[in-house]
Amino acid sequence: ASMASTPARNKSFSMVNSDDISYFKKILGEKGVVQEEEKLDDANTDWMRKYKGSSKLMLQPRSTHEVSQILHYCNTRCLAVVPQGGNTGLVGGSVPVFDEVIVSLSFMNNVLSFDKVNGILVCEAGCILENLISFLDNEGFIMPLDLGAKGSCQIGGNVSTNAGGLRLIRYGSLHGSVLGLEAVLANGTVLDMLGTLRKDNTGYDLKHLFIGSEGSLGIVTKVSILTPPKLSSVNLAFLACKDYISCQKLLSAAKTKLGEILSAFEFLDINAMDLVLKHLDGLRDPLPSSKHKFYTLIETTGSTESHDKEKLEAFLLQSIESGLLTDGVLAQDINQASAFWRIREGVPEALMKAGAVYKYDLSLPPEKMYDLVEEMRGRLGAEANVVAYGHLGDGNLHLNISTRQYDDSVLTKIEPFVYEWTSKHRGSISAEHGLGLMKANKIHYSKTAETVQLMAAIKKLLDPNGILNPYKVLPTSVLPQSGE
Ligand code: FAD
Ligand code: 2HG
Ligand code: ZN
Repeated sequence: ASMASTPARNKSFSMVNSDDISYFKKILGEKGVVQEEEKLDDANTDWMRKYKGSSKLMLQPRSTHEVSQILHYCNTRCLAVVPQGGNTGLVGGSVPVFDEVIVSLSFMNNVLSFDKVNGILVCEAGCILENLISFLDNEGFIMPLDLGAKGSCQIGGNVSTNAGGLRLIRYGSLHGSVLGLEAVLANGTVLDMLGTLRKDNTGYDLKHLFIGSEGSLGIVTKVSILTPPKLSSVNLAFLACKDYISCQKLLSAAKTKLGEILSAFEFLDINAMDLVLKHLDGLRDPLPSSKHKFYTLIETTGSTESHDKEKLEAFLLQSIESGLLTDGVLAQDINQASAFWRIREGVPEALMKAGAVYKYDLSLPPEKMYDLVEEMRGRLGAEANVVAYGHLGDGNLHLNISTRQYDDSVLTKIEPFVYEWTSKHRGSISAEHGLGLMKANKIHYSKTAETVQLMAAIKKLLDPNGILNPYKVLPTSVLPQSGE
């Protein structure tokens, strides 16, 4: 019922036939061609179980050459394709809408090189983020990004969505840390932009087109990424604030007082906290003596334990004295720190267990952010649980509306209000998850008509038949309905 705006299948796309299957088996071998119902069912269904395609074919290439052969063939035959990484995307971008061929990068999971002097990792797109984190840990380095989906999401998926996550406040976005990449265009052309240089101003930096384009311009096959050294002193505080304005003031104070050691600033409200404690096993309230309206997590990362501790403790003491903080606790060891992180990272999972969920991933001026949450509560009353959390340090609100089941009458109270509100405050309707299928037709709330036209022109240049991730990212109105 909530999928009322699904587009119609583009009739210019062919349907997979037995000759196609034979060809794919010839180039990929039996293992690279998946037709089993159970595996296809997983690949057709997104993480939220909200979007479901009906693809009958998933391909699992092992090399860039195989990806190139697949795309060249699909383009010639006009077969639509959905690139798929870990399938943890939250906007319906990673699953087919109809019968598109799924191209999974899972078999391309090798680390190709690591330059220990400069911290530059080169790997295939299908490497799982958590595996890269462990690989680097052994080398004394860390990934510049970390997110709750790390156990399943792939670096190629991260790059294709320009994933943000928990460390962006410190290390910046992937537009900064990705030094190069290799991508295959719709017609099979391999673009080798796999540089490992910090600086390279030789004309247009085309790798940026593939960062955040959600598989609509090409398939990312390799990535070169700048990784920071692992520092010896990491501290995490779990804190409580009495109101939203205090969270905001705490953020400003943390930026100035903690300065270079600040590595994360996250928040969750009491609705998010209650959901996590109710639905996730083995978690305890770190501040059990009383309930609080808001919780924040502040992490510091630095090179000298005594210096960092002293700085953080002085900051916390001051914040308690000035009334910004009402309570707080410092993680005493690594286990406690991961338990604290599990509370914040577990919110999406807890929401899934609670029932239906409408997700909004917004960039907003931090001082306005919580007004939207309160207005939404006013609109929905007792019909829904309006939950707020996110990357406060980056001005990124995750507004989630939890109900027992999906209901169009609830949806009409949320949309277009939430998008109009965001647009009015010059925010973004997608801070980090992308547009996917969910927001392809909503792009105008965040981008001008001229900008969308240029995006469509670029799409047409790189993928004239529109075979790559159709119905996603761009509104169908600006895309050709048949290849010209
Ligand atoms: P998929 O879900 O498989 O695909 C995502 C999009 O990228 C699709 O459009 C797909 O077609 C395309 N794609 C995938 N691989 C390729 C490739 N190799 N080449 C071209 N296109 C490709 N996101 C954040 O930004 N920050 C967070 O903190 C965060 N936390 C999350 C926590 C949880 C529990 C979950 C479930 C999701 C979270 N996400 C977050 C969203 C999601 O994890 C990210 O968007 C992630 O980067 C997607 O990676 P993936 O490999 O799962 O990609
Ligand atoms: C997070 O920060 C993710 O936890 C998911 O980006 C947010 O599910 C969400 O809305
Ligand atoms: Zn997030």
